[in-house]
Amino acid sequence: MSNILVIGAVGQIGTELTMELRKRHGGKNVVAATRKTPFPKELEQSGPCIFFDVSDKEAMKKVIKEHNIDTIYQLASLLSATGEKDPDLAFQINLIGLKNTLDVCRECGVKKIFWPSSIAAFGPTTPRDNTPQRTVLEPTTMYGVTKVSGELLLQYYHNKYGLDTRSVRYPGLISYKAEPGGGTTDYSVAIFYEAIKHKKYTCFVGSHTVLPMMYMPDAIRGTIELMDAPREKLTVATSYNLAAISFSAKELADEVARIIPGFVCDYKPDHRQAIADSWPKSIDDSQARKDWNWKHKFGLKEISEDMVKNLTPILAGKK
Ligand code: AKB
Repeated sequence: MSNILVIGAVGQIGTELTMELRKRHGGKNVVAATRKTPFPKELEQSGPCIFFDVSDKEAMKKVIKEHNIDTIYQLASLLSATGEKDPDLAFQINLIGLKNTLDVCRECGVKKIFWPSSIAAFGPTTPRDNTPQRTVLEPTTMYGVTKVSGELLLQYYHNKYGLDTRSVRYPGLISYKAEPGGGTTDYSVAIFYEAIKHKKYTCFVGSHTVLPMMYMPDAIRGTIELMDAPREKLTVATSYNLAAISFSAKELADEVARIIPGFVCDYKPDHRQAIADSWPKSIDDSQARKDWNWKHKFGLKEISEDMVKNLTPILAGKK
């Protein structure tokens, strides 16, 4: 049985990952840490919730000692579009926050840490189709810079200090439980909210924009499967490519219109188009499939139907 600390427990991934970890390990064994208060009810009622900032190493150490933590999920992050508005803050939270956590892991004897990388680690000089595991990493955003640097830090702390560091490069994530905040791939979630509420959506990337995407249940399961995999099976010490499906903004809009008749989407690309254009269209994740049996379950049809089914009652205030 592990004693787990989730840092960034109220973010897009943290919200769902914390609850899933509490189901598997018991509520009291999974500490949720966030700087977003008040804590959501579900989180507060199901286990310990703690306020701290990733810049506060002493607060982090105190929690680790008090709860005998052996495993950390360090998810605190600004996403790509928000990071471009405040690159200094993105650097502080994403990279210095990770460095602080890695140092505290060493000092307090924490054994294992998960940290999320992203397709944002790639850039315009990376091959865009079926992007390989090992390739050019020259991102154009500060978010991407922190992802590449963070991946290298994980590898360094693993090689030098024997810390069990694990990571995946998430594609765009689609979920109905937590609204995304400040990502370039957010249109793939916002489209469902607007389609259900108003039957129309103005998309901030062009109709032909293709990006790799994944449904959150696949992402959560994949993350836990990687953390549970025997260390000797893992051959990537930076971050594993992780993929499910790729589709264009228009293919997504067509699928939404099939489920919600009368839905109309138009396209007004803004500054986020350049970020989307610098990222891969599809990802080769064969190393993850080989090393720890990664397999996605949800395709575009299943994602869209599940999103509409679950989000409709939430937006109607019934859930
Ligand atoms: C973003 O769009 O910034 C994120 C990501 C792909 O990491 N969803």
